[in-house]
Amino acid sequence: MIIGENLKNIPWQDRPEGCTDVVWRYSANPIIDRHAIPSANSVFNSAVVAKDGAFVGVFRSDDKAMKSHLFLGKSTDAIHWDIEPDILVLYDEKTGDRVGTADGYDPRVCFIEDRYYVTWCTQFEKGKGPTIGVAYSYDFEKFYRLPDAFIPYNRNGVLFPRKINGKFVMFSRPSDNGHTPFGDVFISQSPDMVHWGEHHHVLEPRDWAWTKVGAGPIPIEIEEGWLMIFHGVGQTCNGMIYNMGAAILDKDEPWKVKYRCYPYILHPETPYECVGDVPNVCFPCATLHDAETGRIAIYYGAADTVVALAFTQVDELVDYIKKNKC
Ligand code: BMA
Repeated sequence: MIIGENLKNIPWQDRPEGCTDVVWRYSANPIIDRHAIPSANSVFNSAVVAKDGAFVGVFRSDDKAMKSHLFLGKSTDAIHWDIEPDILVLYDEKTGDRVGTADGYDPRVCFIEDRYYVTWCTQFEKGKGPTIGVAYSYDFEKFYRLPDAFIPYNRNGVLFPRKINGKFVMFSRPSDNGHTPFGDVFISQSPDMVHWGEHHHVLEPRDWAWTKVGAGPIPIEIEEGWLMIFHGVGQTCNGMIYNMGAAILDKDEPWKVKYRCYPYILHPETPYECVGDVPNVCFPCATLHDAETGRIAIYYGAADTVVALAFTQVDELVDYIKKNKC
């Protein structure tokens, strides 16, 4: 069902006995502690990819002055991560000059054709508010910064893993300069990763995610389209609550939603999801998946404090979405 690489060595645990949920948690969660590097107040909302038989990632860490930065990391099993203590440095692709450090949050990593792209929430020039930063690397060592994709305010820029109809495609969520009590997912297209246009609407807030929705991991190509895992936010008398949701999008026109799952697929309910700097947050930013077995490992930030891991099986998730579509 998954169209993609066979990755036998991704993390996996069978569904625990007695569990009937479509997504289940890794028993040794969280996998990355809040103090994983010396400067860290927290490490969460981070993205991982497979590379050369092992794994690499870009990690969000907020420091002890509560500023967000991105850091590189590597792992042989995708569970135990060695995160560099220094902030990721970005270079100018034309001059090769250092242009600064990768400051900001919520990175996603996407391999397309010949290189790894990182998208993240950065500050637009002159501190004019959040937008989507874009950088790329051929080797996951030296990263070159491209122009920001959009004007402010925008968050959750998530690329598709291949061009569609000859164009790069990116989800994003226009927002405000604060904690944004609204938000839909849109799609934009680009011939060159610099000029973005031909925008379409994808997903609106509704049901348990009535406050806002935002793209999560890089969408997974399956036979019948794109499997999208997203975060959806509702509100209680005590604040926002970030659940995980799922949908299947049309393969050639991914702004067309074929099925949207009515229930959430993961909800904050363990201590590490409910207690932390921001309680009640499950915020998915990446998956690793194996085409042969259909196994999917989902990486998510828990309570804006630590990184956790959950699992699902593609056929079961697709069936679940279809049976529970809204
Ligand atoms: C968003 C971002 C995320 C965070 C979420 C919940 O606006 O800051 O990084 O996980 O809020 O606090």
